[in-house]
Amino acid sequence: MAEQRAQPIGVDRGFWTVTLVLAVLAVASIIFWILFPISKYLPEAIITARQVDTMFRFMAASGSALYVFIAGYLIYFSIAFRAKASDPPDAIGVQIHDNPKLEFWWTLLPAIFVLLLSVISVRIWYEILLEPENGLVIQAIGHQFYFSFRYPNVNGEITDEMHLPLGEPVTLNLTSADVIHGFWVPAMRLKNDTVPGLVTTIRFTPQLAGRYQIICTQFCGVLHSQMHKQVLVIEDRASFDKWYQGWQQRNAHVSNALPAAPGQAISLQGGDAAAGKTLFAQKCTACHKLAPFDQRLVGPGLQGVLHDPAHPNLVNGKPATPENVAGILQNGFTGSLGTMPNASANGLSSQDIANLVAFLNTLKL
Ligand code: HEC
Ligand SMILES: [Cu+2]
Repeated sequence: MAEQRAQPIGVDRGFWTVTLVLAVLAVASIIFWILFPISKYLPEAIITARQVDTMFRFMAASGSALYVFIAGYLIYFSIAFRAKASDPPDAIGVQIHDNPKLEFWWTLLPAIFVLLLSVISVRIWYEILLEPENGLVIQAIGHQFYFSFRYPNVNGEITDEMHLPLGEPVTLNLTSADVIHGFWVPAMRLKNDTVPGLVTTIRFTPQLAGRYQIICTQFCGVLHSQMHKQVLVIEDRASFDKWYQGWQQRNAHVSNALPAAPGQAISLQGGDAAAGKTLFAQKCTACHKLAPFDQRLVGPGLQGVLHDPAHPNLVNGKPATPENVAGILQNGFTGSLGTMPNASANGLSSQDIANLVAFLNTLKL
């Protein structure tokens, strides 16, 4: 067997030239991330957004500097140590193992870096948690496929925009009525999942007026891709008060009652078709069209649900009567077309159900 001793590989002038070039590029990329005007592209809508951006700068700067060295050396070494034309076809490279000095440093340096990263993240997280608790307390609730908002002294839910006054601390309690959604406002840099049965809290203080997109970041069902259309409006106190009082009046008649529990008796007496129509536009049109049965969106068209001779039975096989429609609204139903959420998921009180049934009963094909 031929004794093959590894040739020590020396570094030559080329290596040091490449190192110098890469060092210059790495420093340039670090300076780029220090100077990059993030807020020009993504406004810093709340006070703690700046800290999160600082963290991002640190990670982007170290990431790009590392990338420059790793990619640069990869290219340089694959050229410098490529197989020569004179090498026999079955030649193998120099076999090296163990370099304690190198291994020491490539363990120590990343360990220090990761430690630094965690110290910085914990400090920023701490500052976010320290935001004042005594501000406006609001609930945001994830639904398929929108967020609803509850404000103190406003009945029911607000389902289009979320408004906040400038400069006043906010406590936002998040939960979900059906599946896991993610509540994300990129301009705030804050993001939290909304989980059914769990309330999580984020606190912040708006510092910049504007309209900011709210996005759901969890794949929550067929219309998840539509969950980016609502906005957070940050405005001065006077405009906020006007909006707030507008909702207090508009929702004055809306019931604050809790969703109808399964099995709870529901009286269809006194159902208000006009209120049902408003509610339908808020809570049902994401999944149902006012069109014949076979014109599906997510669920079937509902125009003729109670008055279509061609469809004497509901999807659950029961006759199309107001009581049986109320039963589907209360208990939900999962069949071959998918899942109709129950009253708790749709946030329907027993009065809401009576109103909806009264409305559906007015529809004719
Ligand atoms: C997340 C989507 C979704 C939402 C929101 C939703 N539905 Fe449904 N609905 C469905 C699906 C899917 C079905 C069919 C279930 C099956 O048969 O598999 C259905 C079935 C129904 C039926 C039975 C129709 C028939 O012909 O038998 C009625 C009535 C109904 N929904 C009313 C409503 C009302 C009123 C609302 C608003 C409060 C609403 N739905 C909200 C998805 C939804
Ligand atoms: Cu969602």
